[in-house]
Amino acid sequence: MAEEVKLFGMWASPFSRRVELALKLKGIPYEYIEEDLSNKSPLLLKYNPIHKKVPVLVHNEKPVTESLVIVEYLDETWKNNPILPQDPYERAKARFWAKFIDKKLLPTVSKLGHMAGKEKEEAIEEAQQQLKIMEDELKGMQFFAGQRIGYLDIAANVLIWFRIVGEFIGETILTAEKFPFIWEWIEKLMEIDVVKECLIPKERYQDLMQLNRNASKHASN
Ligand SMILES: N[C@@H](CCC(=O)N[C@@H](CS)C(=O)NCC(=O)O)C(=O)O
Repeated sequence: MAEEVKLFGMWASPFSRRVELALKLKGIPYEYIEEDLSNKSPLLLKYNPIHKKVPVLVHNEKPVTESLVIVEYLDETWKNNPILPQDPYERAKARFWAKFIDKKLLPTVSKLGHMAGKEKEEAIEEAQQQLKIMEDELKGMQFFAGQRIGYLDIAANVLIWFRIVGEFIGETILTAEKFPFIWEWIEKLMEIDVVKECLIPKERYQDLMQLNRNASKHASN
């Protein structure tokens, strides 16, 4: 049976990029459907009624949601070019760190844009402590997965997005001086063709952040 694979995503979503990266690394043909998150399509609401978020993968009419769940589903369904480590202990560790990124690091970074003063300083301090943990994890490695890109590298691609956000809000949280291994890893990652195809366009993203900033200033006046 011919496989039908659709991805509902959004250009600025680092979570959508995770799934696209996994699809491309495995060479799975797919149809990409761009969602307007300010006017969600009936299909997105049908396929992800709980969270109503992108990404959603629809494989032969069956929806799978949550970026890391989708990456694991793809890896289990298409066995070529494995993404998760083959060894159960290494697999457990990769999942642990991916959860750390989503449950700890991302919430800290996401709130930075809306903070000011002491509160912001504390959040930056917290983000840097969390990044230091990731930096130590990467020490001496080419990629989080070892010699080549794998599950944790896909999960951690949000750090590329983080660098774009940091630059916009004028905070030098993730710099080459403070986090040389993460910096080097991002540079190396961005040389890989499939990663290049999945990068969030920096200028367009920063324009979007500027629009959001203007809109919230306007609303508070
Ligand atoms: N935990 C989710 C996060 C997905 C997510 O936050 N998606 C955002 C775009 S970056 C979204 O669809 N937001 C729409 C909304 O919150 O209404 C995943 O890993 O897939």
